[in-house]
Amino acid sequence: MDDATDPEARPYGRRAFLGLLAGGLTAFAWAGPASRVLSPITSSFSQLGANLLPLGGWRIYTITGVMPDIDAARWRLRVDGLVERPASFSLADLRALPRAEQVSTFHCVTGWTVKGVHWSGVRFADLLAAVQPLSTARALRFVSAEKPYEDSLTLGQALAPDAMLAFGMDRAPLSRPHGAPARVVIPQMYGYKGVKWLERIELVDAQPEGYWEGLGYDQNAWVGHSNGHG
Ligand SMILES: Nc1nc2c(c(=O)[nH]1)N[C@H]1C(S)=C(S)[C@@H](COP(=O)(O)O)O[C@H]1N2
Ligand SMILES: [Mo]
Repeated sequence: MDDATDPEARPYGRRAFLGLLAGGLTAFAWAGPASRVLSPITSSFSQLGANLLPLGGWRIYTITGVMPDIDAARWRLRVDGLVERPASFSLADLRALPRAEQVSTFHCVTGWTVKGVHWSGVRFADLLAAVQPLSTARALRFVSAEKPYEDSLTLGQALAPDAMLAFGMDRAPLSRPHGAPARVVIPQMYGYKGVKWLERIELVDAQPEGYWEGLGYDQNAWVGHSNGHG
């Protein structure tokens, strides 16, 4: 690997960031799954630990160390920007849209993958039909309740047959660590495109830079073809 493709060589890459965390938290992180489950999530220490702990092959990531705790009953997903009819969707509103389901592999740019993940939710095409994007709209900006995490997809990418807004995972409601009430899923791209704890989708005319893209990762995060890995 050359410097452009080796995540270890990137001074501000995710691996360097996680390395910093791991240095201080290794003992806690590997104390075992029970300690994770029993730790009060209000402890900032356990929240940092959550960046490192495996959960069925998954690593649970936050950039702040604090997982947003969203009341699903009160949560609304705002879809606005370059649309005819800006709207706020409750979970019930989203469940009333045509239901999408798929099984796909999840890839993080740092090298771990989880096979056979069952997702349920809605396709972006069905969500966008409800708000009617203007002809000037070119991209979707996904904003997390975890500030300042965000990312984006072009309209074409969001309309990929296996891209979706997911509110179910492995046949259960999406859990808080995985981004409840809803997150973005696009299996053909690395996981950092999959914004968790989604609160807003803004239709824009040009793709803004996402959180990890601001730290040097590719905007087009195609698995196997982007700069973080592979
Ligand atoms: N809000 C938010 N979304 C996020 C992240 C994050 O730190 N914060 N990390 C991303 C990265 S790099 C990956 S690989 C996946 C990990 O998903 P998981 O935490 O459900 O395993 O979430 C993505 N979405
Ligand atoms: Mo990732």
